[in-house]
Amino acid sequence: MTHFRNPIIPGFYPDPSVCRVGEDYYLVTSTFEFFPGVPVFHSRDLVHWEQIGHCLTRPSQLPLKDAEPSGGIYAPTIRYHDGLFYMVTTNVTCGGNFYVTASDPAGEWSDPIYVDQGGIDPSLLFDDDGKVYFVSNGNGCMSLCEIDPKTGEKLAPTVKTWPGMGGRYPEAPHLYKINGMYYMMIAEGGTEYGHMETIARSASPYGPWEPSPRNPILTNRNTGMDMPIQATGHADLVQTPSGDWYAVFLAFRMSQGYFHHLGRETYLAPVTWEDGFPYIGTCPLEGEVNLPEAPVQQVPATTDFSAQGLEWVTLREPNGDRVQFTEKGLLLHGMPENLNAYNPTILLRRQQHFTMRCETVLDFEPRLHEEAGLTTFYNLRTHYEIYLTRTAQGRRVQVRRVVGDMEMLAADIPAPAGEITLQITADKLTYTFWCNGQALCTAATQFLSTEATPSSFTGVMLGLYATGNGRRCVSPARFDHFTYEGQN
Ligand code: 6LW
Repeated sequence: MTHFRNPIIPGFYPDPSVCRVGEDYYLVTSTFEFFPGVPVFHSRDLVHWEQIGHCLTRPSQLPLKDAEPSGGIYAPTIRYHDGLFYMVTTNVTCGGNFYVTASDPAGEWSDPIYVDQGGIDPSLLFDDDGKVYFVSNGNGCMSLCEIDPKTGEKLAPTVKTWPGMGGRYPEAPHLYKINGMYYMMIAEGGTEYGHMETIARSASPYGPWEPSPRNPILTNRNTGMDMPIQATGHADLVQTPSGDWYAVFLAFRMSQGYFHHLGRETYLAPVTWEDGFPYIGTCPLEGEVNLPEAPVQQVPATTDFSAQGLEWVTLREPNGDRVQFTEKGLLLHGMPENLNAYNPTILLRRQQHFTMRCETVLDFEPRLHEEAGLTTFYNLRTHYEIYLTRTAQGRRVQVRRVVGDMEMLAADIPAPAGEITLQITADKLTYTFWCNGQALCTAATQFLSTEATPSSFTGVMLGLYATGNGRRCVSPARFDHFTYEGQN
């Protein structure tokens, strides 16, 4: 037995999908405008997950140049068939629905194979008669066609199939064949507080569908607001070799009131079967998995940046020469673009815990208006940062808060000479910004929340960045190391 506490993968890791190969489990999540895209995690107990790679590591797989915040890569599905892994998803900015394949899930994955069917949240079913079904949502209904998995070509026109139970935004379909019956499991109610999972079964993938009498089979929409986990849904099922069923799904944790800023995270729950339908109920805070415990290598708290760990990503495009991992630390070459632009020089990882501390030592000689520092970054419209810069007053350390159309300078002090230590600490409600052990100011987490950032699906990332604010920086900023310590 392995004990688990939810979330099993904290921080901005939404839309989880899982598959099993022998005794190994693989899980992927959505990544929107971040590059590389779609992390791949491995586990042997469904509780301890270690990232082993990304599915989308090349610009040819992941064109994101014009991706709006929360555009780009939506919900993925991972499946395994006949020696090959398939990851199918949507690039809502460019190209639509596609899949990539790999024999080793750590990568490299193939170039995209596009499928000419609209909607989002695609999924695949490899049927036992050799047929392969491609299902996605669109226009309030699930759509389905048969494809040739080698080419992505449709073998028959797309047809509409199960519409769900009437909740808004029916989406995230997964089609399964279990004991000879087809099951269509979907999310409904929107990815906010009304989120839920529903299911129907049929003798044919085309229907007619018989909904579960217990729908929704997973939801926290009727729990009180004192339940810290809300918005459960967007689930995927997996069966262990001994026959037990589990679901992974997304949910989020509120900081206060209706605000959440860490993004939608990955959760786990046991699944029971009643009268031929799976049932989950509400999300447990903790539980047991009937598998032997298999701990994994933790991401080290401190990186010296001699190499890029898998937890680090950039925005939209690989940063190329602008971001260099060296024996002396991370070198960031600031470009004219700043944090309000699509392509700043930035390296990011997720904030995964309400209570956390992150720290770096910065070595930088800014010219006028150049800056480099540490940011709590939600997206280009919403971010806080502490940075070293040069103004008419000389070399300064400042804290800036950008929230929608509001921008404020929250702190401004003469910079200490030489290398400086920048630190951000957080609890549920507040970030505190520190320079060389001195607290400069605080800032509320609530304005970096999904609720304060319209039409967004992401969560707070911690970033190291440099910018010339309109010009290229004359010299790079050097970050000696980065430490992240979190506690949930
Ligand atoms: C995901 C879809 C959704 O593809 O948000 O609100 C999208 N619903 O299921 C991004 O996570």
